[in-house]
Amino acid sequence: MRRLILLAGLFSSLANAAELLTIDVHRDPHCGCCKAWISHLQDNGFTVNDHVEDNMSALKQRLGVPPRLASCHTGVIDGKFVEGHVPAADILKLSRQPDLLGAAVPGMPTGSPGMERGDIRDAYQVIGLDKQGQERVLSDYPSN
Ligand SMILES: [Cu+2]
Repeated sequence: MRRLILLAGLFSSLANAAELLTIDVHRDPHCGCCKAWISHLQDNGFTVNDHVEDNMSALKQRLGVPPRLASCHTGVIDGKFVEGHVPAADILKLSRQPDLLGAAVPGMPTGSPGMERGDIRDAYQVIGLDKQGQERVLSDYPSN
């Protein structure tokens, strides 16, 4: 009996972990770097539900992504947006900060996940957006 209860507990925590790592990704049908970012997430243990969209700008507006933070694809995890080439580690950071509406890597910086080009890396930041519309830097990646 005791063993059964332990097993039930184990299974429910595994289920919760999987749920945390499931992300919906919306992208344009012709976006190659979006697919490369999806591979980065899968390599880091995420389950990705891939959605091909005709109108990304309407979708971004609906999800509350400010135009200044916009990039190519838009992910949604646990009700929060993940805009652009955000590294997997920063998605976990986002999920631990309940006051944030989402996180973004604006534009498409070379060297961010899915934007690899040899060893070249531009400096870029991961920006968090809170419910008051304030931005804060979640991570700072230097150039090389
Ligand atoms: Cu891109």
